[in-house]
Amino acid sequence: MSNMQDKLKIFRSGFVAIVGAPNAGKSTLLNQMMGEKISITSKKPQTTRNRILGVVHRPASQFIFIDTPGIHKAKRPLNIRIVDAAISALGNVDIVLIIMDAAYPDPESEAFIVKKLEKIKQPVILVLNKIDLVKKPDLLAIMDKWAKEYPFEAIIPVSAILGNQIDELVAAMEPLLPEGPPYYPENTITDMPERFIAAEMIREKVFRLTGQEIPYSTAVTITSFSEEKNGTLVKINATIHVERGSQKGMIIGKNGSKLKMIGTEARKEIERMVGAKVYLKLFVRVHKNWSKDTKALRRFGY
Ligand SMILES: Nc1nc2c(ncn2[C@@H]2O[C@H](COP(=O)(O)OP(=O)(O)OP(=O)(O)O)[C@@H](O)[C@H]2O)c(=O)[nH]1
Ligand SMILES: [Mg+2]
Repeated sequence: MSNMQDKLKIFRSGFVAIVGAPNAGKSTLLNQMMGEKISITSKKPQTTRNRILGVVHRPASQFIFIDTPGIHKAKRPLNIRIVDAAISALGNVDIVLIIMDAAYPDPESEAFIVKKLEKIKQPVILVLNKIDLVKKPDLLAIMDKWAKEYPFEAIIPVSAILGNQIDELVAAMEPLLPEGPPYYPENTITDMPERFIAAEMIREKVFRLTGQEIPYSTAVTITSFSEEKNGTLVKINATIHVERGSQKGMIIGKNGSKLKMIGTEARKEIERMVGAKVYLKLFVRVHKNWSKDTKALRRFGY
């Protein structure tokens, strides 16, 4: 390309909040747009607890996506803090993506979120997710309903898990980004340290491998994270905190089988992320009612 054309090329960059009801597929969508996994997912609602930042680099633009916890009418202290964090992500972004599960709508949370959008000046795109599970006429009916409810910039049906219509979604967002230089250098994909993502990957396995209420009573902290042998080996010690003694037993499982499964699956995923061999050692600790304890919440990063 000639210098002249170089100068005429417009670069766009900006922040996009990904919000929606719990379990709508926000984190799956982020991972799909990134082309790699940085945000954990599970079929249980309220998997994401922190703001997760992911940078997507394109030839003429840079997107900084902010994946957020599912917004709902929270009651537990932990969830109230988490939902507040998600809502506050709406303030300082250039585009808002609201994700809805087209297969299993959550009318109460959806109405609550759309109500929050009334105060927002930025363009809002409605993403109807999980179209792989929906019949066309049902999808059209949902699109029609929402088109009448709110002046969305666009309504785009996708399947985040299959990667269908993701390019169309990104193409629709690009012209809405403000002109300006990139915020992050080309090799940056997130602002979160590897040790945080490692803790999240362990938490994901707890979400996926343990029953009903256990995941909601757990937090994961990394007690040590060290690179050895010129970075070809990473040694990690992590603690899974639970609220009661009985939960400790369920995490450990018969003869330690459950904990072993959690450890093996998490280790494989962490190895993919760090590109090195990983020794992962897990501990389980009871921290009575940590999710109601302000000091513990802060210590665990919430
Ligand atoms: N069939 C189908 N399932 C999907 C799709 N997108 C996400 N899922 C599934 O939906 C569940 C929730 O996905 P997540 O990405 O964790 O949802 P989330 O909105 O981030 O959830 P929270 O963080 O808990 O608010 C997971 O089991 C995903 O595999 C999709 O397009 N089709
Ligand atoms: Mg999530």
